[in-house]
Order: sequence, then structure tokens, then C-alpha cells
Amino acid sequence: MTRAMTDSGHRPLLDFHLESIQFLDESGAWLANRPGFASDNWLLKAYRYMVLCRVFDHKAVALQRTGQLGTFPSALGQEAFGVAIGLALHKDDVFVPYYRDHGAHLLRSGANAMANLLLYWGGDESASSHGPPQDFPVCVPIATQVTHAAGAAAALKIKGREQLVMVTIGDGGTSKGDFFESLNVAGVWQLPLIILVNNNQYAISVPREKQCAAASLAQKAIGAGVHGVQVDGNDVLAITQAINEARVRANDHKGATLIEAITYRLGDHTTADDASRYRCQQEVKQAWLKEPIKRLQSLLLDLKIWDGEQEKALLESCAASVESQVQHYLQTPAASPQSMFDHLYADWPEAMNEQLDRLADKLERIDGGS
Ligand SMILES: Cc1ncc(C[n+]2csc(CCOP(=O)(O)OP(=O)(O)O)c2C)c(N)n1
Repeated sequence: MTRAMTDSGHRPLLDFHLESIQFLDESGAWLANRPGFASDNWLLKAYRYMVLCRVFDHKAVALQRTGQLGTFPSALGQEAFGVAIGLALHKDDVFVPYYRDHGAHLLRSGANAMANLLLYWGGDESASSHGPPQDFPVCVPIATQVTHAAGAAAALKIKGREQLVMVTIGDGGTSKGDFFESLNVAGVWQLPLIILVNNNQYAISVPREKQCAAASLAQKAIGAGVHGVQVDGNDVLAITQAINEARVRANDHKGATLIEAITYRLGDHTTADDASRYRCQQEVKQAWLKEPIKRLQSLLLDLKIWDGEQEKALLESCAASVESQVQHYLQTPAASPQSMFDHLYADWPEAMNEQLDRLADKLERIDGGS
């Protein structure tokens, strides 16, 4: 028997490896050296905004339940994800958000961020984009925002600008063609783009393991020649570190980064959902043990930069600012149904007239019937 006949013909081709980032364990203890950006003030700011995000979220759900808000997608348990974005992005970066980024908006959209979020989820399209002018509106269609973000990053690159584009998407969204096409072009064109995945384990009722057979979502980057990394999404430090590293890579003209943040959606998908129909209480109970706010609070207490008095004062001030923003929202006159068309196009396409006419007919019938 010749040597060639025993050889199966298989040779190693390429080796890939993927890293994950985590600084804090579930109890808030250090797993790695404290990163340079995480001063006491930074940690306190992150904590305050994460708590504000939770108080706001709770109120928004209550408003929907009492008929004072439209459908609302809670970010319960994903506060570190949004707040890390808000803290890590620079003012002139371009943020292309999906619909579960309330924490980021709190930091990015100024004093009336909460009232604007409520207006938007109350049906007022004029509030769909309320951050810096270059930011994109909240995107509800799944994954289309990644194509827009890749386009914006390409435009910035062509113009020779140093700005960065950050787009967010859920785990389910990474199964869509729009996501893969954008990731591909981000690799080919070496775009200054961060794609940040909120892997909260569910796409409505579809669990992560039924969504994708790969061991991680971060490894989708490899197929596109893009840098990928997974982070503990309940660790605000880990997400921030990954964003900071992605910024350095983009500034060094090394292209895009795909970050998969492992979180857990502690609430329903939206107020139109009932998660108890497709997942067990035991699983949710386990997830509460890993939630991001408690672990950061434990760290602050350990560092002796936080105490019970400060906690009480924070909860009171969050409740007061949420309440005042709710009043602002409730006292703003409702937008007319027609106004939803006002914020879609720079130049009105004639073809849209038919939809405007149909809406006018419908409203006439409703008014006529009342
Ligand atoms: C193009 C498109 N298809 C379907 C939907 C309906 N839809 C709304 S949310 C959602 C699941 C998204 O899950 P995931 O991407 O994991 O994000 P999450 O909501 O969990 O944050 C779907 C299918 C939609 N909004 N847009």
C-alpha cells in the first residue's frame, strides 16, 4: 500500500480563535484588572443611568398597561447594554439604534430624552430621532438598520471623516440577509462600523438555540473577515471595553467589529407579548442572579463609594425625573395620524399620495361614525 492511499487528503487550512471579555463576575467581584476608563466617577455614572433606565422602563410598561402608551419593548435586564453605548459613544459618532436602546438614548438625547421616548412609543413619529442630528431614527423593521449603518460608514470613509458608526441589533436579527450582507460589505470595504448584538436569548418566542446552530453569534464575523468578540452583556465594563477597542481598530483603518453581548431579556418581548407562554419561571429566576444592576451595585459597595443613603436618594431622584418627563409627555397634544408621513422623506414621493388619501378616507369614516 502506498503512502498516498492511506492519506485521507485532509490538511489543516486555517485556525480561528475568538475571545470573550468579562471584568466582573455575577457577584460584582473583579475577574480581571480594573480597566483604565473605569474611574470611581465613571462607575457611579454608569450605575445611576442603569438605575434610571430601569425606573423609566417600569413606568413605561405601567403607562402602556393603563392605556396611556402604545406597545413598548422593555429593556429590563439589558440596562448595561444601553448605558455602555451611551457612555462609550462620542457625540459626533453616528448611532443607528434598534428599538430596545432606551439606556443609550437617556445618555445621548439630552434633558427630554425620556419624554421623547414616550412620545415616540405613544405614536408621535416626530420623536423618532431625538439624539445628535447625525443619529438615525429608532428602527423597528428587523435588521434593515444594519444596511443603513454600513451605508453611512461607507459615506464617512469616502469623505475621509474620522467618525464611527455604531448599529445595534438583536440576536434574531443576525439571521437575516440584511445583517449578513452588511457584515460582508463592512469586511470588504473595511468600514468604520461597530455592529453590537444584544443577544438577549430570545427573538420573541424563538430561543437562541433554535435561531442559530453556531456556538456563538460573534463567530459570524469570521466568515466576513471582520473582527468578532463576545462580551458579558451584563457587565457594563466589558461592553465598554469592547466598544473602545473597536474604536481603536476603526481609527487605525482596520475596519469593522462585530460585538456579541450576552444578555437576558428579563421581561416580555414587548407589552404585546406574554413570555410565560414559552419559557419557564426557573430559567428567568436563574437569569435574575446575573442581572447587571445588582452586580455593579455590589462592586460600588465593595469599593465603599456607595451606601444605603445614596441608594435611597438615587431612587427618589429617578422617580421624580421620570414623573416629570411623564407629565411632559402626557401634556403634549397627541400628533395627528397624518403626521406619521411627515418624517419619512426629504422629498415627498408622489406614489405615497394614495396612502395619504386612504388614511384620510379612513379617518373620515371614523369621525363620521362618532
Ligand atoms: C422585517 C421584520 N420582520 C419581522 C418583524 C417582527 N418582529 C418584531 S421583533 C421580532 C424579533 C426580533 O428579535 P431579536 O432580533 O432577537 O431582538 P429582540 O427583540 O429580542 O431584542 C420580530 C420577528 C419586524 N419587526 N421586522
